[in-house]
Amino acid sequence: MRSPIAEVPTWPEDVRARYRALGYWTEESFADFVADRTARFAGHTAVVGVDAHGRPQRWTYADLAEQADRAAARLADAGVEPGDRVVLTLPNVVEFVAVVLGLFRMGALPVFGLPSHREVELTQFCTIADAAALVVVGEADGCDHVALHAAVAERLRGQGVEPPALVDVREWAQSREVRDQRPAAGGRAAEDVAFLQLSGGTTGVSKLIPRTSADYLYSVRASAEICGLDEACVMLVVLPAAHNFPMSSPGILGVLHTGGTVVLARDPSPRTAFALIEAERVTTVALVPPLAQAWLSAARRRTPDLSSLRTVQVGGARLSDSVATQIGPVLGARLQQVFGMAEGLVNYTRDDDPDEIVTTTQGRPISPDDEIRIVDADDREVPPGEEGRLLTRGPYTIRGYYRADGPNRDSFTADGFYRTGDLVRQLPSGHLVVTGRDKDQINRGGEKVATEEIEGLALTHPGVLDAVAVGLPDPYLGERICLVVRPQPGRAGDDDLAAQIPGHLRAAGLAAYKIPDQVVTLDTFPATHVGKNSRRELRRLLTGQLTGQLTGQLTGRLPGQPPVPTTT
Ligand code: AMP
Ligand code: DBH
Repeated sequence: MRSPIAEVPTWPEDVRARYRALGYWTEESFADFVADRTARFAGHTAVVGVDAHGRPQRWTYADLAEQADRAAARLADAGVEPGDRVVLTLPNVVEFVAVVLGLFRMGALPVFGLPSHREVELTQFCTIADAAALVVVGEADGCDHVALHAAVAERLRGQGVEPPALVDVREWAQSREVRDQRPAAGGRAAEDVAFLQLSGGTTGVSKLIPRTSADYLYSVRASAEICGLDEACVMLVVLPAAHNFPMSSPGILGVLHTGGTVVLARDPSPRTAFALIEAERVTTVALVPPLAQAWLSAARRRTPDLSSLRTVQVGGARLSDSVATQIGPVLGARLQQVFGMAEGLVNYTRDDDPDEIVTTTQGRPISPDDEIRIVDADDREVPPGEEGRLLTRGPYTIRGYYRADGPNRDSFTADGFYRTGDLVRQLPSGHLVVTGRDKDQINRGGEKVATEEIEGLALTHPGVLDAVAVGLPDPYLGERICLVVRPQPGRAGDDDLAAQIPGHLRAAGLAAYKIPDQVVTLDTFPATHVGKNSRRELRRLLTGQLTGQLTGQLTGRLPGQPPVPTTT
């Protein structure tokens, strides 16, 4: 027996009543959503992609309903009950959609992990969520996820936490047993928490984001409308499907809401994507800035047939204005910038925005009831048009993380605004320009990494006295991760130390995208006036060094070159 889902901080009752009265929140739960859309669009193509064995699949909405029911039955066999939390680490295979919808049907809650997560992250998710099962695809992208489950289970047992059951979807496709039994509907209400999304985080421990059917489906419906989705839309999903962006902005759920087709790309390379666009007549796709750049250069070399493509969404990290202006001419599709967060608020540039706005801003909020405050360090509003910290609250922005009283005090104001940690300025039209960040996080090409998490693990290396992770400007990734370590006395000038750190972090079970791109050793750290390590000064020093201006303060070296995203 798992613990019941925890109480979460929520909207005050008068605010809830208002969101209902305005029609933002309806009585539709995710279980209703699945039943309704799969019946309404039964004969349409819902999902195209490959399964866990790499075999091509093409499911209608009726097939999808059946697959979701089967997934639910399998999960129930593994011991999952309504209200349980289930961590997913599936890559972009068709089973991902079946499992998510199956969990919704049975009233269990997906926790949206990524295939790139390892022992560190998965142990945290399972602990916080008290997960009943971990759903994996056996071997994926060079990782044995069954062995990973065993390693996570061992860590959890060591902490006195009951490990989750292992559910390997690769076994489903092999088994000849057919279940035709419908799972009992789980009976979660529209305003109950429906799933847990992940936050990029700013602390050493992951934060889980509780989203309800009512708040999330509002954002999905409104996003689908803003983006003009209809039954004819064909959306290519190249980003990890579990990310909030391809899930809901308008994403997979937006497409299923309107009866369109989701095409899952097993890998994000332009080669795979361009072939799918041509074959499936894809109309829309969501990218992060590094992928947008990779697509631009590949499209220039190969002149693929992208004639069906109407919209290219780019979000997750700041798109440079200069790359933004190339999207339309080179890909032959309209750019849409998307600035969102799994905690809630999503901004879009609109179809009828002038080109200038589309290429230089990150959009404006979905809802007239998204409240935006742009403040200084003392939470006082800055004059209109000036840069400040973005605070927000509204009908689909959470009021607190799941089981995280400490972080909630830091991340939310007393009156319920979420502190996004983003620096923005707002144009008179309402559009936001993201100008920077004020949180201990590195945004590595759209993947967010809490600096504290890397630093904490680096400190477990016996040769490390102190460690600071900084994001350095990178032409592809926007930012790359540089870890600066201060050696223990006696290891000063030890070149090997820097070289050992990435392997140490990998062995500790940290996700690959959080492993530093560079490690530098430095005998003394610059300090702030209160004696703390100065991240800002370090960043300045390192940026200086990389452009060749530094004057011998660094004793270390920069192993390895910045990685280049897959471009073939
Ligand atoms: P998370 O809270 O982990 O879902 O990450 C959301 C964060 O990603 C935002 O708070 C921003 O820092 C960043 N982000 C998302 N979209 C954009 C964008 N279009 N431009 C700049 N930053 C973005
Ligand atoms: O980066 C994000 O988290 C993000 C970006 C675009 C997001 O959550 C979203 C749209 O919904």
